[in-house]
Amino acid sequence: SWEDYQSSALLMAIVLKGMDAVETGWLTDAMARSGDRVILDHIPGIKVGKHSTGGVGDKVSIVLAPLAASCGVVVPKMSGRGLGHTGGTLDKLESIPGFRIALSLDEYPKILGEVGCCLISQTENIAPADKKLYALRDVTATIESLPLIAASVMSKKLAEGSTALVLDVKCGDGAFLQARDEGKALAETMVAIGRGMGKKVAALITDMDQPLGRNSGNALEVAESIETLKGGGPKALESLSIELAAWMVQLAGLSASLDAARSRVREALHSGA
Ligand code: IUR
Repeated sequence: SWEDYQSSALLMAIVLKGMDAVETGWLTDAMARSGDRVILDHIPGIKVGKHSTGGVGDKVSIVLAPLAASCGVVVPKMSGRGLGHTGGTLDKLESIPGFRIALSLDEYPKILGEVGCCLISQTENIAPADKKLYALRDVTATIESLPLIAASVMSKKLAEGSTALVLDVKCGDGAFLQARDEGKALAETMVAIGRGMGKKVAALITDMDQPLGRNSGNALEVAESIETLKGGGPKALESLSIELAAWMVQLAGLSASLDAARSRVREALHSGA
């Protein structure tokens, strides 16, 4: 057990000095093993998760989970709160009156099996070491560190039970990492960690020089997501959702090529499926 002031000093040391790939792998593994690991093996189908490093107006998960599920992918999605200036999917979903994000680990697989996707909060005991470090990073100016971001994202994804994972690495003025080469390095680090742990992983580096879509703010973003699922959303949000969903379909082995996956996803969106 570490005191907050010692953990904060460690975080700042990592921000200033960095960590190599081996150190980052150790930190990720220790964080993933700090709590429960969800087992979804009894649910039929390939489970493909998605994670974004965060941006302004990034409501993609709300569109993507049902979109990929409508194409046969099983989408387990444990989402997080806002971090720094970026919003969190949970905060957005909670703007729907009565929406319950805190499902139990009994309810979660049941809904996933029935519906094909389920968005919930990370349960108390998923990567609790990340929860503690994430909260400290938020208030100690230690968010913008490539190894800390990689370890944070991957520790949760490894504990969440998916077989494959699509990562949306945001780069630009509104992202935590502005430069494209930093985004690329982060993507490569996360892909290497995931593959090293036996998962199929793909990462897309996407633009965050401007907010995604037209709306920013929890309830407005939910409304825009629903509009997008009905086929009337802003083009930037629609095309990113289609691209990420296509990669999920492809990683799930449900399509012969990425192009075929894109067509399948587009059709699902435009047919209303
Ligand atoms: N999302 C995470 O889960 N962790 C991080 O460190 C960042 C985004 I930045």
